[in-house]
Amino acid sequence: MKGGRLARLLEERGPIRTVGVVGMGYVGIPAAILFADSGAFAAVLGFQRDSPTGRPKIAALNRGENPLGGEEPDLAEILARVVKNGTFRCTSDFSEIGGLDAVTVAIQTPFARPEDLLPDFSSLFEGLRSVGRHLTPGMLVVLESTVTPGTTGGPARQILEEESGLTAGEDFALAHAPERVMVGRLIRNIREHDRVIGGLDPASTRRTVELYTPVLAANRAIPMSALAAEVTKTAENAFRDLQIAAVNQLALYCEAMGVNVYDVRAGIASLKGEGITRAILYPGAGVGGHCLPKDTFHMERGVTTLGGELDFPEGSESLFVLARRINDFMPRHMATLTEQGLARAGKVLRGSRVAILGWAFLRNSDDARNTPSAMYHALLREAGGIPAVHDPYVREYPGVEIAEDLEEVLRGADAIALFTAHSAYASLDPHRLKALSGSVHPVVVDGRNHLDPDAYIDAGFVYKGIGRGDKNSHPIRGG
Ligand code: SAJ
Repeated sequence: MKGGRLARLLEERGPIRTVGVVGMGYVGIPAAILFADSGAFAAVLGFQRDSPTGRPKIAALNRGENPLGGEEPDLAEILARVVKNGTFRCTSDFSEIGGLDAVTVAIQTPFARPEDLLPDFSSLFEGLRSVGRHLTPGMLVVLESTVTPGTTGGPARQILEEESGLTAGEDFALAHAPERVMVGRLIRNIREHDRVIGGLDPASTRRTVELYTPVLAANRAIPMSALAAEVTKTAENAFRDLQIAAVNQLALYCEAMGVNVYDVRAGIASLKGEGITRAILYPGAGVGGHCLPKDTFHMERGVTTLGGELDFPEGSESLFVLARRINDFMPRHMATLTEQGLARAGKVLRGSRVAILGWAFLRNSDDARNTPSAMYHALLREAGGIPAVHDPYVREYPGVEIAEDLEEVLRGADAIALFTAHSAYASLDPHRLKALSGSVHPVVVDGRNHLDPDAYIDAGFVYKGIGRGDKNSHPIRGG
């Protein structure tokens, strides 16, 4: 019976005792050390390519030192413990995979080129080739990377079978268990979020549930097919992007109608009760990060490549793609608000100095992947503006100088555009900022509703805020 052979091989192999994690990044490292710290496995190996960047990472990990940047609660302590007690070590010798019961693959799938929205699977596929070369009967392979629906049962399976000569679902188990981690909460997310587990077949699903159960604390395994797991992962982010786009569009409507979107938001959010939810999120200057800007297109590609007869309103664009368009419009809206603010102060964008506060895509973070600030910065440059960038956490970004000294960036600024709600910006003194600007009526554009409009208006600023239809045409104070 198909699948019966695999069940027998797994039975003969017995419980999973040794685990490998391929890809020592912000997904693989926490996954590996939590497997090691669970007490359920005799040994956990982290696999990292022997490259100029990989080598120091391997050395650091084997010293029990966390090579990841940023604040990651618990991670360093767990890593030190599992290295010290010998249950975890890192290696670049992929042949050691041959001695393991299970291997997970956590290699990033970034955009090859953002403009064409195609993923770069080359690193992931190289990792899978390395696994395939050392695959043995009865082993389990799990993809944790976010992939286009159809990848696990398609190209990933093909690579593993070609390299090993074995057959997925009969000689080895294969599954997708998408990571749901967020930088800054890596350990907490793995412990708290339920785990979607999708096997190519029921025996693969069961074996993967066995692998993750020891690291699931109060949370649960949610079994399904590999394809359903791939769709779940991409759709859960597409839905978040859609929710943000909905409130961004509402914010634009509120500006046009002269109301405060945050009053409307509070009103909508007050509608509660059994089975009632509006889950209204927050409007802002745009959507960045490693997940939301790309996962919608993974899902859409899945429909295109796998979809049979898709029944959908004739000639209508995908709602999720439109949501991406709305969210990517927000930095452009910030530029329009800047232009309108400067016009009220008798200025134009060309030749105006604009202080951009915040380059990270998320508050109090140093992560700048796909940051909306970059789109705004480019628009300013195109219009002849003179941008100056500040961020308290982000130190470098290709082609952009990011100052650490806030006053240096604010000095002589005709306009200030707040893109990231870093805590440091909430306590700025409008009078001090006005003095630094040297303008009679400097402009402030608040992309995250992070500043008090009246404090800036009373200090003589021209204020503009996303969704602040109640304030965006305020009387200008002072001479
Ligand atoms: N954003 C808004 N309005 C909101 C929420 C976010 O404009 O109401 C913007 C943020 O400023 C940021 C972008 O969207 O630029 C993404 O923010 P995010 O909070 O979604 O953070 P991410 O990108 O790190 O999302 C991750 C995702 N987790 C995984 O992919 C495993 C997402 O599924 C989670 O919902 C999110 O973390 C979370 O809530 O922790």
